[in-house]
Amino acid sequence: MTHSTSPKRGVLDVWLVSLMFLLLGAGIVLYGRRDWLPPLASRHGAGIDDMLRYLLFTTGSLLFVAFTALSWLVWAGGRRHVVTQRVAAARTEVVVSLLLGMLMAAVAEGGVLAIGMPVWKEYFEAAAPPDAVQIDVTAQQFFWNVRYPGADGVFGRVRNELVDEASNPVGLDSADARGADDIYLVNQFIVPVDRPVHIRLHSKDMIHSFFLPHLRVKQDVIPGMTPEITFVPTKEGTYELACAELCGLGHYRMQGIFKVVAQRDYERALREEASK
Ligand SMILES: [Cu+2]
Repeated sequence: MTHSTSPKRGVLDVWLVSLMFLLLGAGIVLYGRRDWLPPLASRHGAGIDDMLRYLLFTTGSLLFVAFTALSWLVWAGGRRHVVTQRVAAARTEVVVSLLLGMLMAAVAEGGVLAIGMPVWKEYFEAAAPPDAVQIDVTAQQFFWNVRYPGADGVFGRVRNELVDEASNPVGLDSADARGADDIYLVNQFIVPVDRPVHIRLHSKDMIHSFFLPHLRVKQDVIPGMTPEITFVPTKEGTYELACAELCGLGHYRMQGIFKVVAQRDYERALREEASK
């Protein structure tokens, strides 16, 4: 028994399937066009946003072209009455695949490098700018130890053997005079707007990730390494700090408050903390 449909029905099927692919491609691209990111609050973050938009634009265009081509192939192929096998020559296949692959790599990697390198330079610049606010952060299950160097601008010494989870989580050495004015906070940051912030990160136990979505800052904190990052907050506000690396059962409560305020409010807040 042969399976057959009426020619009219066949044409309708072809139209519908073809239209479905076209709409699917257009629909995904239209949906992806919306703004996904939280409001931007840092200088280098503009470059990160450009990079994300560039990748969304290029991959979105590719997706649209692919779905449109698929739609066209269904439409054109479905109207044929005789179906034959057509195979490209092996050489053509290799050449076309290579060229397309190289083109895509150049567009993706080239664009990301061109937009991303200046961001990388600012973000990971090894030496902090002279006017930077210095903060030393030690992540641990499940909170953030935050240290400011105080009036002398120098962090006091820490020693592992002095660590006491209840009274001295980072092992501050009271014998070091430079540490006497250090300010120690938990899960709280305050920084002035429009000034570079230089953060040095440590982890006591496992991988955490220092994540400030609004400031486009995300840095893994790995035991044994001391990553340093620099960024410039550009908008006053109270932002959420989250740990972006599943670090244990209490991971969800590893949240901090990151306040960006005017310079004089920053100075006053630090003075208040120092006098405590
Ligand atoms: Cu964590």
